[in-house]
Amino acid sequence: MATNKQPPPSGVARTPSQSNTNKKVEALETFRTDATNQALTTNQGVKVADNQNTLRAGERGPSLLEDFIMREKITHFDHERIPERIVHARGSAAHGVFKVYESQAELTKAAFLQDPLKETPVYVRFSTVQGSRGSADTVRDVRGFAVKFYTEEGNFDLVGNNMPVFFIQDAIKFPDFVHAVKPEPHNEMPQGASAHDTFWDFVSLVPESAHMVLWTMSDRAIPRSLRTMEGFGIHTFRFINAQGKGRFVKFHWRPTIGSASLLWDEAQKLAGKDSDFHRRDLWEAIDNGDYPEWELGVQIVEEEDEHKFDFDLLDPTKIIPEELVPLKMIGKLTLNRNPDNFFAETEQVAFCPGHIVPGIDFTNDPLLQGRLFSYTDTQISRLGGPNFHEIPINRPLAPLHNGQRDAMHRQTIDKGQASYEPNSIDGGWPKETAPAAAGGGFETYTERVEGSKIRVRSPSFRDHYSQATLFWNSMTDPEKDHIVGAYSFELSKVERKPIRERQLGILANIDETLAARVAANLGLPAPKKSADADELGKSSVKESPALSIIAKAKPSVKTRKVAILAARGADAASIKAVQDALKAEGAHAKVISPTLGSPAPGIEADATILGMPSIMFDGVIVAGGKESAKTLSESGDARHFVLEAFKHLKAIGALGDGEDLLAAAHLPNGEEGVVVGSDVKQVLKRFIEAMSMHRVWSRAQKAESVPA
Ligand code: HDE
Repeated sequence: MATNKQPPPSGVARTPSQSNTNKKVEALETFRTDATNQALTTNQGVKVADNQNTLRAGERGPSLLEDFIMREKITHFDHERIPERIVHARGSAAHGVFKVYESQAELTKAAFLQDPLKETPVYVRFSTVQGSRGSADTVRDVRGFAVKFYTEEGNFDLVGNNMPVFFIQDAIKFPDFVHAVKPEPHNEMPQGASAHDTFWDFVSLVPESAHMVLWTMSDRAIPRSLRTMEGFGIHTFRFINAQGKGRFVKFHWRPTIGSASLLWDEAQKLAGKDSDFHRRDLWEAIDNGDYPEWELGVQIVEEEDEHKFDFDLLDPTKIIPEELVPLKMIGKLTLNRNPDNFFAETEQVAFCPGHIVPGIDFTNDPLLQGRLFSYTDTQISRLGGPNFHEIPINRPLAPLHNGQRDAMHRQTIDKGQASYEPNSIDGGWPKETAPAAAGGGFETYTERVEGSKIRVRSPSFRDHYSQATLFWNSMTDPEKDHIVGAYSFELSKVERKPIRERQLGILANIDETLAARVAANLGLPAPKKSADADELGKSSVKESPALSIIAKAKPSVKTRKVAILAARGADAASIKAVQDALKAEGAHAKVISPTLGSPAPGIEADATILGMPSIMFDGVIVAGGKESAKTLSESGDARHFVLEAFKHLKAIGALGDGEDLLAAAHLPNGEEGVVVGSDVKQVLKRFIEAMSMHRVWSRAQKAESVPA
């Protein structure tokens, strides 16, 4: 394949790969450097003999301006920072591949969707939206899910989120929305949170946000892992096949290990105890060979069916319920390689919904249309000019040639005299591909449009509540409880009572019970639905199980993490048996002890109880052994560990004497998901069953009485 990748600077070796799948691409990535066995040099390639001392006049004398080595080093350091992203500043990313299951030629001519044998390299960046680059991972927020496909026809960026709708319908409102949700301008608080007056002021005044705000108050906003998130392109796009036939398409990502979320108490504690929780989880999963995978699903709507729905396909605050248009799974994304350098790759990667390839096209969704402008514009100041496409992580694998020249940081050295088209001097090259020459160029889908130049919102965008009601109705009881808890938490932090009251009015239009439950927690009267709420629109689908995480959870313990609590004198054989059994199921066990060292012969503690608290695990097993059980029972931290796991509805197992710790912690006896016994096999079997649903939901009410 032709490539525009630059040759490596001389003396530069490539970093060894962490996975074999991407070998071909890596061979092209000659810009990766490795300093092993290389001399320290200046940026001019001059070897540095002394990197410890500035050049000075005499041992105790002043430093000399002449010291080009010190000056170069400090000057570069002084300019190390670039502006962080205005939104989605906190992110982490990984390399991988995408493969289509079978040719989608019927739907699209996009080359990367034709051949099931072809692997298209991807770079995927997940992010939070509100917080700054250093904010915590587990905050309540929407997550970005941005995928860059390096296809043979150029880069295609699917810049989506982990929720299928958005807060606003028109791009012109984005700066208002972002200013409202960001830390408040007078005191820059709060960081990584929407629980503050300006956010709720805005959304309570803008009812089109009702549906998305409900999603952000749901478990979707506190994912267990980036690997357990669904992803959505949100907008309706178009597929175009080789015959020129167009169809509407919505894109979905579905994690193959299923979806799961944190509990709010866990999320808050994790933000303090491991603010890199998601980033670390993604990194370790890839390092362990637990490659995260998502299936790409599409919902296809024929052009002639555009107006058949009770919502507008162009309205980004609406989903197409799967009951109306089922998902067709067309391929798989696998993340199999961690980046080598956070700044060079994850920070400098530049996504843009306008990066599109032949066979895919936009629609007139007014939010999407605005995004097509915004992303390139923002990169120009964030990445210092219009040549950001030359930064290695952004370079397409497809060759690129055009008359664009110069500007800051230009890297390409264009040969030839003509930087214009048409030209006769360079033989007319490079030439456009239609109508005569090679073909395969991007051609915009022909769509008839007609209208007056007006600033209006289409009446078909007016229904702000019925799909929010659909979402609420589709939740299981625990999910409804979490939503009530989230609105109550957030609104209790709002200082201005009229804002709280106004938001309750919006909730009543979604569902009066929801509004009444939140109102009770806020000490306010429960409002009634407004008279005209139902006139704005109705959803023909009343319930959609696909919207619930719990309803569609698949039992599995794959990649889940289990703490084995053990102190000195623990029973080594049973610890080994637990480790082996969990490994066989694809789960991971860590031995957690009051101190580091060896709690049992041949067993090393992986971490301390305080270093890796229960919130970092999906389940806990207390090891057997009299002395170990005694030490743990006398430890407040160990008792807290199991109590907290109980509160967070996690599977708990105790082997032999390990049961003493549960008794010392006054854990309610005979509870679901609490398994005790001396038969390791039996205990493990029941423990794994309990953990496979991620949480023991039936325990929720009991757990409330356990202190946080
Ligand atoms: Fe973005 N968005 N956005 N956005 N967005 C940015 O681009 C913007 C929207 C999304 O990992 C910025 O490079 C406007 C919807 C992701 O690097 C900026 C509007 C969706 C990311 C921008 C939206 C997204 C961004 C900031 C309303 C889901 C992170 C830095 C019209 C479909 C990508 C940057 C990454 C980033 C603008 C709305 C997703 C400012 C104007 C809807 C995942 O250009």
